Amino acid sequence: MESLPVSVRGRGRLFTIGALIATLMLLGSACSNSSNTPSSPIYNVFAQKFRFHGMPGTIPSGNLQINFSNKESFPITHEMILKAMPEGKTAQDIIDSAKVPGCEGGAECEAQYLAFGEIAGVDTGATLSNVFDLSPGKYFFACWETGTVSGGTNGPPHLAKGMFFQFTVS
Ligand SMILES: [Cu+2]
Repeated sequence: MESLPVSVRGRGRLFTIGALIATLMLLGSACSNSSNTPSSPIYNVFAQKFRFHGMPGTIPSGNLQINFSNKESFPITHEMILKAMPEGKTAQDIIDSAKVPGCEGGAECEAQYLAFGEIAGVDTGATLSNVFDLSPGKYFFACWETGTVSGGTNGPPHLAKGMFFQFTVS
């Protein structure tokens, strides 16, 4: 009679320890899952005043993650289209290519350049992420969205206003 509470307590403790071990095993497997993934650099890029901010001018090759935020003070959609910088072209050449009337609206203009992925359709206040795998070379981000500060939708592509950022993958 007197030993009953002891054994109940004992079982209770065993159960508690068992639950603790199960929890630790779960935590352990969660940890080992994340440590199995090679850690790739993360860049927090944001759009503000029709410019890209926060991306280094030179980054190492390989996998990378970009979190792209739209930090405008008015409602507008931006995008971060990642393209190869064509040999022999300057930043001004790329910006000017979006001023050609036939290119307004983006699609054809955009297709001129070799694509390496994108983060598109990012409204003011939002952040979207994507992963990229880049080999050494010269690249740029551009935005071909055509929204305006006053809420219109048929403005010039933002690239024509200078929404462009060039960087090197070494
Ligand atoms: Cu834009």
